[in-house]
Amino acid sequence: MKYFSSIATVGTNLVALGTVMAYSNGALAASINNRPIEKIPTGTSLQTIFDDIKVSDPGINVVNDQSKFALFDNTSASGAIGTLVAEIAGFAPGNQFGLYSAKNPNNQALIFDGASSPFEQAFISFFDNGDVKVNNTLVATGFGNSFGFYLHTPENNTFYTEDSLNNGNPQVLAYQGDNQTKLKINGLDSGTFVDTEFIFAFEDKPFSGSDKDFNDMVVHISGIEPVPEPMTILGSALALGFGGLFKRERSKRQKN
Ligand SMILES: [Ca+2]
Ligand SMILES: [Ca+2]
Repeated sequence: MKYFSSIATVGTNLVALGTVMAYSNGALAASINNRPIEKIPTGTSLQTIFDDIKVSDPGINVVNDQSKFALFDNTSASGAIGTLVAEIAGFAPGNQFGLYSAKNPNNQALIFDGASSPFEQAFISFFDNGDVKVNNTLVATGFGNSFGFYLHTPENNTFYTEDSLNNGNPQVLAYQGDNQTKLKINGLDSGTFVDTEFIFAFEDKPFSGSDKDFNDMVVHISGIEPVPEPMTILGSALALGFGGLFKRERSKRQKN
């Protein structure tokens, strides 16, 4: 009997594991980019932008501090805040920035339209029914809890935080807070760049023919966390599954 109950437990764990794997094959398949890229010219204007908003060290290095994360979830119960930090581009009057659903990149929530300029801010609310509001206006439904960020340009290109959606090319560099560096954005009071904050720096021309300066749209977002790699989730599921199995076996032994 003991064996049967153990097999049943393993079966339940495998079903749970299967669910996680199915999920990872869908929404999470491309949550990780290959970073850093070093094609960004050193001493670029993006580094100057980061240095200008830095109040205290260690600061943000445009090459070494690139984050591999491409998909995100909200981490604050009250939503996220976006701040447009810089737009150094001929397309600045037309470039649009927003977030897209990981399960359907065509499902998009516009955050900053072309008329937006530094240092405009937006308040993004995520609802438990999948609705997304920006500044209290409904902009998307059926979003799910995993998303990326996009830039839509006047040339009708849309570039995504997931390289896999840009023919494998990097169109966005992401920088995660280090819990140390202090930033000050224009007239806003300074604050620590914590790990639930990211800065996204977009290139607004297709990578191969672009100037690769990644300063065309630079946005700071607070209140988000990276979606973990599928392998990390798999590892956690295995640990949880086998942990539960051993605990049950132990308690059974104690009863006997
Ligand atoms: Ca603009
Ligand atoms: Ca550029």
